[in-house]
Amino acid sequence: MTELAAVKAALKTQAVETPSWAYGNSGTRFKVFAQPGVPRDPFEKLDDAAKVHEFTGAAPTVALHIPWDKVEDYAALAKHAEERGLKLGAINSNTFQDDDYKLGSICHPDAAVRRKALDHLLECVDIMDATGSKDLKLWFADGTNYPGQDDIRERQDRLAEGLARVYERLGDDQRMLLEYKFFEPAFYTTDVPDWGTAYAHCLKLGPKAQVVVDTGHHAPGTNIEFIVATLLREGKLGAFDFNSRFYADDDLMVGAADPFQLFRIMYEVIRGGGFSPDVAFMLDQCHNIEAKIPAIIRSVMNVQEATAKALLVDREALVVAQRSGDVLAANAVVMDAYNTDVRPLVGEVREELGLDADPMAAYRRSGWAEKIAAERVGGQQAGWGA
Ligand code: PSV
Ligand code: MN
Ligand code: MN
Repeated sequence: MTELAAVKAALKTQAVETPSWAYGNSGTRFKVFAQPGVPRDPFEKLDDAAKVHEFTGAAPTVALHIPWDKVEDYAALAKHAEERGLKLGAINSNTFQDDDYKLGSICHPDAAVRRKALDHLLECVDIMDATGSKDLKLWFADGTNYPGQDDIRERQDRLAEGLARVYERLGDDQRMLLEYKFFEPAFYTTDVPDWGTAYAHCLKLGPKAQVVVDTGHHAPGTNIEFIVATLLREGKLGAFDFNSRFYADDDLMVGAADPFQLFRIMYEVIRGGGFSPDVAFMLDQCHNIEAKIPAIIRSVMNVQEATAKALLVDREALVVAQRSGDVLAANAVVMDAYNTDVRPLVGEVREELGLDADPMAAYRRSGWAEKIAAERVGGQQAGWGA
């Protein structure tokens, strides 16, 4: 295979999971701006996700968030997805939007609240059984706001205990993915603030526990690609939540704020063998002011373009430059790949798959936006940023 053919072949295997909540209305704590045609229920979210997949060919799974996507019959939801060429992806738990969780969920000082949170997590695994989802994604808003508020060591013990109960419940082909975030909503301590804490818990739990890297969950200046390289070396990178940030957890379109960082991350993914079904490339975004479906299409394209550039890095030339200590030559190899305009290449890949080279234009022409705006009244709020 020529080098370019290998790049194309790799791109054809890439799948990006889109989040159900990105299709719903969202906003900040200041205002949620409703958009025309937004889905009224989880079934309609899947209808929109099917459009993203139809025009990109690269978004075959959709992550659910429970209870935002609560339905009577999860098997029916999975069937609805399948009929549209989709599968249901990760089940995201929600232990942060109930009054009982003011002081935390599975780290809460009161055992009754911990039990309630645990029951929700176990229910999420029941839902995975019904939907055929393989991954349970756990993000905990748990933490404290003031020194002395709670015993931070004991909170780690409670966390370990709760996670162990969930781990025991997982089926053989199911995983739990533990997501970290350095602050917010807790402002003094967060119980899973960083990759090290997530890694330590996952290591103790076993092979079915893996770490999620949400690109927006780090302090400014953090070298995320180093974290990615480290987790891959340890066999503990389970998934990404891709998005962009200018300030904190902005949840903007991936590749919008810092496409160079996304390229560097994708390079480490490829370098570390993470371009495999074991690492899930998920989006975790909210489209507060831009049209949602095209924003998600654009996000998938941004991931593909960063991946194409990372695949184009001349690894042999890089090794020669690195081993001979030629700093400038090594950097030039990386920058040459990054500065390549890969849009024609990715367009060719799409055409070879029978798709339009330009998914944004194809979506615009499809008339879907006009159709849903006319037919759907009273769209659902994503649940986040309300
Ligand atoms: C938390 O900030 C987070 O990134 C988690 O992944 C949640 O599940 C997601 O946002 C949606 O609220
Ligand atoms: Mn996330
Ligand atoms: Mn987040």
